[in-house]
Amino acid sequence: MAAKRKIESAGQSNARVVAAVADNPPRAAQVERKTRETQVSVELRIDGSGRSEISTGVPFLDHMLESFARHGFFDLKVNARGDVHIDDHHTVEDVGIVVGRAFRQALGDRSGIRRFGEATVPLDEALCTAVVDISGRSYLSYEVPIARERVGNFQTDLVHDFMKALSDEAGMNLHLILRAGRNPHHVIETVFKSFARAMDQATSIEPRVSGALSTKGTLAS
Ligand SMILES: [Mn+2]
Repeated sequence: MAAKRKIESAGQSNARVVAAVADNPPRAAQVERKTRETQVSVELRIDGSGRSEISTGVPFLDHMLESFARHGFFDLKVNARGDVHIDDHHTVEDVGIVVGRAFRQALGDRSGIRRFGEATVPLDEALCTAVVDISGRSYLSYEVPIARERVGNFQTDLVHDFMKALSDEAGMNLHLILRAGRNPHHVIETVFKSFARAMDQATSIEPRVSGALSTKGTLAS
């Protein structure tokens, strides 16, 4: 009987989530940013299905952003043209800025969201934990030592710059902790997948929350 009640109430709460998402305008954003170094446009839908169209001029970043969209169930379009003939750095960092800004815009006043999210994801020998708090305050803790400097042409250290730019712009606390890993491709992929799953959780609507999940009464920064 207790079990049945639990299932029924889970069903009701799912129905409320579906209704809440359906009643409100889509949590989505479209952001463009142009500098002398890069031109980036991002379209994000938080309550998506994991579809993506990514073209940044940095193929490894495309691969990671596709994985991020897929595992976070975000619909994500990213188009970037940057001075990659000099270095990938500007493009990777600026894509992080614009994706972060898209999350900030799409989340609006952040009312009703779960706010916290945590996920640990393996890929063969690699294992990464991501913990997020979409609090309005920016903080990055990046504990992801990668022994090799490059994966193909991609500089592994740029992942740090990407996550810093994204967390700053989104107004969120992000901890990334690598627990195991040898192959840098695997390591970076677990970083993006764990981040995606933690973001999916933290951005999802919690029916028991009315307003912002904060004793301060607001999560808007
Ligand atoms: Mn891969």
